Amino acid sequence: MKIKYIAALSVLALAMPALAADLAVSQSNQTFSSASLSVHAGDKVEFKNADTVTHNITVKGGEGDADDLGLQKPGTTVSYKFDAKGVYRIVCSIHPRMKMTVTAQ
Ligand SMILES: [Cu+2]
Repeated sequence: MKIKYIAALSVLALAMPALAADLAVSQSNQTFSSASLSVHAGDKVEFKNADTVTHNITVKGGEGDADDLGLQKPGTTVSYKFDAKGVYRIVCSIHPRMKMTVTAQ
């Protein structure tokens, strides 16, 4: 019984890097690479700045609360964990045209 449990954990650990790669969004030409993304509650999404300018991602939740991820220089990556189920609006506070939504379910 215990051995089966450990085997299951190993499979889970092997599967994780592939999952993480799927949850990556890049910012290029002042545009998010996806307009919308569906994730599971608790998933972490990586946002890479592949642009030549600084961005500043802000995550807005359903109740008007916002998380400012701070200034993000070109070539850097920030990540955000979507803990609660819901629809989040992702914007860049420097470039108002940059928008996307993340749905956590
Ligand atoms: Cu920006």
